[in-house]
Amino acid sequence: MSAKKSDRRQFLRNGAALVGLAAGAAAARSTGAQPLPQPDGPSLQQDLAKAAADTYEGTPGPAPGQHFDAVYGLRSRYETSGRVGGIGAFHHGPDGKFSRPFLGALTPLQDVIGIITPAALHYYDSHGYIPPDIDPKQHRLLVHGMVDRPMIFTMEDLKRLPAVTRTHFIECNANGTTSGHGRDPEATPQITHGLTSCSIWTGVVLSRVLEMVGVKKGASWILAESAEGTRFSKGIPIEKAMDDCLLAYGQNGEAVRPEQGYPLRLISPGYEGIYNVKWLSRLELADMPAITERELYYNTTVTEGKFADHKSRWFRFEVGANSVITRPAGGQRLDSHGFCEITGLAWSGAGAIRRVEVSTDNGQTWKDAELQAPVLSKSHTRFGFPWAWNGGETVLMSRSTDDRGQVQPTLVELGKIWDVSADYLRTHGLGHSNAIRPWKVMADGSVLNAI
Ligand SMILES: Nc1nc2c(c(=O)[nH]1)N[C@H]1C(S)=C(S)[C@@H](COP(=O)(O)O)O[C@H]1N2
Ligand SMILES: [Mo]
Repeated sequence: MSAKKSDRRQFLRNGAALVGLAAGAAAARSTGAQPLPQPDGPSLQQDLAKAAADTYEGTPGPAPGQHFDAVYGLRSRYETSGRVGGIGAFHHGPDGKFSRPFLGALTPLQDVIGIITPAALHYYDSHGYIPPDIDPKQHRLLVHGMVDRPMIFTMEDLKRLPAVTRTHFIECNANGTTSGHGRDPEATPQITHGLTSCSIWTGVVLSRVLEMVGVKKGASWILAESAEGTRFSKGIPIEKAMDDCLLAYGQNGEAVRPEQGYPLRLISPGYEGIYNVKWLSRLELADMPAITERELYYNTTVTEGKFADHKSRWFRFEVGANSVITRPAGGQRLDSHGFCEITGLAWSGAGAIRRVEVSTDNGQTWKDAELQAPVLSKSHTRFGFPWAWNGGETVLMSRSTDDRGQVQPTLVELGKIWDVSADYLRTHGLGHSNAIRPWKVMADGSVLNAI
């Protein structure tokens, strides 16, 4: 039989199966001479018919107004995964006196499927108040400073420019912490790594807008400022702005969410989250970095104590090569022995992920995991690794390498980078905490954070 013919027969068979399912039990019976799928026996045949009947005739839908929205859809009421409150309600200044409301919430990374974080579950880290309520018709972006032609853009002006769509993660410098809750044995990937999320961003490349205003010679930094009450701001070097920054108004196919900066945010791919200024309303070009609150103390890191050098790190940009196993992971339980794919996410501020290795024996041996397409630059990358749990205690780890050759460090190696001990990192939260995260599988199947 030619390949074509057999394809066609296969197609007919599948087609008939679909018809049977869609039309329910009666239709399935009445297909008579039609080639039905050949199941293992009559009982499966009956099961199939019953399933079809249940699915299409038996189960009532929700009553109008009950967990169903035809206009802007809701997820199934059986899906309950959500963000949880983040790093604290107040932040204090160095004098201990200054404080301000702080809103944060972490992405349930263990429940994310694939690489895109649903916008409703994107983590948020807001140093001001709740998201400002901005009317996009009233919103303006002012671009001024060391430019030939200062300009004011409306959202419509920006949307008329050629758009690009790019998949990028955002990660707070506080992510992956190995102290505080990041050390709890019960910590889930949401608690340890939920300060990163990945979206498909749509907008205008920043370099395009900078060409329009004409950057003056000598301009080397751009201060990006927000419309929110606190006028949150952060400076970026002009090289970065010209390279791959975006002025994004779209997120996963719809407008950027209020928590993420509606109607306009800066995307600085691969840089610390703080460089991705939300509710963006002003860009000022200058020949030196602005020294805002954030450069002064907020986002600096000073190591202190016995092993530390007391030096302040002011400007930190790219986040390092990182990864976390999201299943099986902290807070979960394996309910039976046997096959269980290990899966997780890897990312790097330097570019694309080139390799992820997994160890199922506490770091003694490492094997390559499979990277699942698409593998994109400065994006979450999904990896999978076939594994069978034999019921014994063991420790699972993942280690990523990016396309610049940077390898994700162990906690001890990370300490060397910061010039502190691993114990220091377990008691003080330092930024850029991309240490390999060990998850310990206990004999009863429960999985614990083993940092
Ligand atoms: N206007 C404004 N932009 C901001 C912030 C903020 O508080 N206000 N927080 C920054 C920080 S610290 C981070 S980690 C990211 C978080 O982005 P997200 O809330 O969309 O996840 O936004 C950055 N941009
Ligand atoms: Mo952040």
